[in-house]
Amino acid sequence: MPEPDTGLGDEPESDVDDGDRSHRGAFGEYGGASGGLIERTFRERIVLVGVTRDGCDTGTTDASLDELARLVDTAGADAVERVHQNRASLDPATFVGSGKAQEIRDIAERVDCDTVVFDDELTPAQQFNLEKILGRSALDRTAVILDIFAQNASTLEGKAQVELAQLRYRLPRLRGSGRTLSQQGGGIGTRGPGETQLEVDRRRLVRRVHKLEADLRKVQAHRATQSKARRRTRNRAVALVGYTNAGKSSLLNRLTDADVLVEDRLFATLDATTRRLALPGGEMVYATDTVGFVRKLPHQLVTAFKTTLDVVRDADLLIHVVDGSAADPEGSIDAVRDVLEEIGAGEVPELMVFNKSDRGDGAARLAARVEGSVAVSAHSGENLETLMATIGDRVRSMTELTELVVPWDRGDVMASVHREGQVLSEAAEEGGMRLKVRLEPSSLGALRDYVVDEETAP
Ligand SMILES: Nc1nc2c(ncn2[C@@H]2O[C@H](COP(=O)(O)OP(=O)(O)OP(=O)(O)O)[C@@H](O)[C@H]2O)c(=O)[nH]1
Ligand SMILES: [Mg+2]
Repeated sequence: MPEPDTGLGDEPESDVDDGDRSHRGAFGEYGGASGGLIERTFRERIVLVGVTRDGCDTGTTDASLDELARLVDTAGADAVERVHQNRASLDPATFVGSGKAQEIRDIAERVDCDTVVFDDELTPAQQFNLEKILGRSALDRTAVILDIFAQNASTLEGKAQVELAQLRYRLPRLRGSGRTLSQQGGGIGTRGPGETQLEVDRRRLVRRVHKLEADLRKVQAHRATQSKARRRTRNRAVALVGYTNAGKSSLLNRLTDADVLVEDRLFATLDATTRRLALPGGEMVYATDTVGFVRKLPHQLVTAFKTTLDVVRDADLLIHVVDGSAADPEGSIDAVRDVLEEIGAGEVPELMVFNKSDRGDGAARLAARVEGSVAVSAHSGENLETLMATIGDRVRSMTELTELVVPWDRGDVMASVHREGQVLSEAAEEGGMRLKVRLEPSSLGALRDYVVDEETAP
């Protein structure tokens, strides 16, 4: 059967780096449909601003600002100063309040910074007002994260997903019009000498958004076909998830022959890579490495990366990889769980793995506190056999949803189904009783003769 046209070329699941990491920086003005941001030729100086709202912990804001500094660094700029404010609520016009904004302008002048980065998403109006007061560009955490993703996207699919997220972020921020998207219908009748450049730009971007959405839908259809084919093999699917830089790709490389790029930078991986993994008990599972998460991961990215993240939602088991040597592992675990909830993967069973046990005793201490977890080192290989055995145990203990038809004269079989499984539904039919049951694979063997074949079931 011919491969469906993905609309994005021939590598929907490719992890091939085409070497094009040309960069359109966040730290500049943008214009065209594909971004058209200016090339960055020097490292900008940045002032970071974080706000702690009433009832929230200032420590959390500090951790978030530490991370923002790391994000800014990854994006290619230097954080030279931090401003921290406690506020009851955010100011709808200027985020921090106009008095504080003046103070930030003075600080920015003193340290001679080019841009001020706020740790939460600014509304288009806040961004506009702040830039007027500050006299320099005001960006938010989302813009910085989008910028890093744009630098790291290497495959066609990755690039399309990032561009879509960028466009969704930029569209409401096009300057000069208060009109909302839905009001600008565009098309015949609206064009002409009276139309502003802004409207032309906006319409071009909307068209591009629709094109990218259509392309990504095709990739999704292709992915669905692949995952159906995998499911037919009855092999379980596990997904490596976790905070960015936790060591997910290093683990997949170590456990399989995957040759995924590993780097000491945030969001090194954007594309999903799936490899077969043979477990010590003889089972085969599919293991997928995918994009890392971070605190306040922009929702535009979560939506745009739907095709990549579906593999997480559909997995039988999540291997939640945590950097055991990190400063705030609990905070990163919470951030990962928030994203899992957002993508509908909150209910998928999870195996906690504390990585980097070669670096201090953090991983071991965390593992001792979390039942069923494992401390490993992707670098030294420590405890990887235990990890494989644990994945095997978890996979074996999973129940399987099965449909059976038990003949009327087999009361003994009916009794054992009820004893060993969880019966979800029963319906009488001509040949016997049709049951939907959750069964352990070990119980399934003896009932094999009564299983309705999925392929031939009506
Ligand atoms: N010391 C130590 N470093 C590790 C270990 N595992 C990974 N690293 C390092 O941590 C960094 C991130 O590793 P990756 O495997 O790229 O992490 P990731 O979770 O895939 O990160 P993203 O794809 O960016 O989300 C790299 O510099 C690795 O060399 C480990 O067990 N010990
Ligand atoms: Mg990775």
